[in-house]
Amino acid sequence: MPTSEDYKGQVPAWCPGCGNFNILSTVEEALVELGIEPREVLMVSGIGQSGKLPHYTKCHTFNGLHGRTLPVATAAKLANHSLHVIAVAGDGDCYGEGGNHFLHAIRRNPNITLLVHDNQIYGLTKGQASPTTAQGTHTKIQPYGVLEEPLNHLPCNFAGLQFRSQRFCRRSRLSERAYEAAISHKGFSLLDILQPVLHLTR
Ligand SMILES: Cc1ncc(C[n+]2csc(CCOP(=O)(O)OP(=O)(O)O)c2C)c(N)n1
Ligand SMILES: [Mg+2]
Repeated sequence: MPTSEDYKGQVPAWCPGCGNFNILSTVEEALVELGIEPREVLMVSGIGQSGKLPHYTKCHTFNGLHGRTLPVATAAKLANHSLHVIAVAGDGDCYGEGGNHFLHAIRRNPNITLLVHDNQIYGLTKGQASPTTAQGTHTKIQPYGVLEEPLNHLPCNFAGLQFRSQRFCRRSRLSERAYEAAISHKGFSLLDILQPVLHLTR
């Protein structure tokens, strides 16, 4: 049986207190609980603070382009059905630049788990608004506030999406259960993980 120690990869380079730490621990704990070994898992990510998560594990990893997490994950699953494929994306990666891939993943229903680190901002590139940023939020490039309404709760409400769960990035048995259910689901499953919002201006 694997232990969480077996999953530990590089030392995370996130800022202290970042919600990403809890997402990392929870996904590792869920995999351990399910008895899945790191060598049975492929973690695919794009670019972003969220995109670093696979490096902090001992799973197989593929770090691709921003917004292209889902096509890579889908192709890998098609090539090797025995892998547990976990796609790790940011809100910008998944609902912005990769929004088209998200829609088609819902339609195609591949057997992969999508973990969205929903911090409601483009974190890595220093805080521009993303599709889930609240209306009126001031950022460096939205000095008058974001004009549009956010996708907000919508990521979890797309028609055709068979498995969706929205959680806060707090460590709890309930969250771990949701991760376990998403990983065990036979088909496309979305876990949208809300993180505390830290805006860099104002
Ligand atoms: C094709 C492409 N477009 C844009 C960028 C610049 N870029 C890198 S990360 C990023 C935003 C990341 O935001 P998000 O996906 O929400 O991840 P976070 O850092 O917040 O976890 C952007 C715009 C890029 N690297 N490649
Ligand atoms: Mg983000």
